[in-house]
Amino acid sequence: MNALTFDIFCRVVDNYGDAGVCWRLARQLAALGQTARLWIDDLPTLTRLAPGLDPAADRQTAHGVQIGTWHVAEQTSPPAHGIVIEAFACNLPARYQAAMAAHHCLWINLEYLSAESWVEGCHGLPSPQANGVPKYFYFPGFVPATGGLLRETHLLDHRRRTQVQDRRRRLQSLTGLQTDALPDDARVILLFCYPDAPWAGLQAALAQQSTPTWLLVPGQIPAGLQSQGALQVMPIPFVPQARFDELLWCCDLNFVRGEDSLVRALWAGVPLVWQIYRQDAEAHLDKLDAWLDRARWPAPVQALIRAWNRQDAAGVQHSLAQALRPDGWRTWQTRAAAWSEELAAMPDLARNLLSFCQKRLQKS
Ligand code: TRH
Repeated sequence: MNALTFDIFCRVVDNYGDAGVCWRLARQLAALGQTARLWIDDLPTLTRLAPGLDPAADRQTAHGVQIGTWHVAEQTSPPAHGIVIEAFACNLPARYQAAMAAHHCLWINLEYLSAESWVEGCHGLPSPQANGVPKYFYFPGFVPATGGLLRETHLLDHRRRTQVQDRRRRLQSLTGLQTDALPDDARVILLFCYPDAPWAGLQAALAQQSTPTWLLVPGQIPAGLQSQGALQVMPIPFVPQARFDELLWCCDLNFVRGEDSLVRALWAGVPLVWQIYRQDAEAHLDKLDAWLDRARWPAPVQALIRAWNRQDAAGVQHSLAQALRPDGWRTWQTRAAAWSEELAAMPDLARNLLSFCQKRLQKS
């Protein structure tokens, strides 16, 4: 089938995840030989993830993706037989949406990632529209009945080839840290979390370890978090998204958050702690439980992740200390590696999406 044109619409609600997921999807569709256009309402946020971009340009091309501002999209016509991806129910520009039927577009509502089981029943369902444009729900997920997870071709091979290379050199080139001082037996941990994370429990547990820890903190260090005992807190710069995996691959344990960094930490194949994005009425805690059921982490790790997401510093201190004991640590490492491989055995989201759209277009 000929290359398709994908118009991806992204509004940045908060943080980096909206732009991060859309940018990654656009890059992957372009790498699969498709025409990918990303329309975004917050170019400065995207520029943080892709520092080569011009935050003031209305239109530009990078990594094979045509990037345009929302303002330009409002004046743009949909491509004939194009695929329009409305990310996270962001509401398309009215004029563009009104023109979609005449251009025979296919409309995809790309949803947030969730491990909840109802997602399997809703993925791929049609959503009839008054203007007659065929629209479908598309859910990322952790099981084959969903749209899958974003994963670049050969990502795990790339990771394996990288992980055997000298860690000090990799870390230094990525972060500028003077890694000669990194002890041979040190544990390197990434801390990417929300400001309300109970970091005091993390600090207390790591300070008392017999193994030294380098805790890498991108961006703003939580006020009060500091080096203590066996723990060294190391501020690091925010790395471009295209190199974020390399940062995760330098670490023995990754604290991640939101959506995109969670998925990347899974592909790293090493232990991780996830801080889920908070929702009203604590709805995120049900989502977290659904994910923990699928994760099947060892008991201290399940307790740690629950405590991390409930602002329970004492619980974090206790369960992290348990999870880092030699036996517990080995079990955690084994499960992280195994789940990464299990998930990588499923087709990835961009390919799934492409074949989903090709089938729907052939039928129409
Ligand atoms: O920034 P986030 O908290 O984004 C969140 C979530 O996506 C959440 O689900 C969503 O509802 C909310 O936004 C609106 O976390 P996330 O998803 O991990 O996005 C962070 C992005 O930043 C990810 O693409 C990785 C990238 N990143 C870098 O490129 N370099 C870095 O140094 C770091 C720390 C992150």
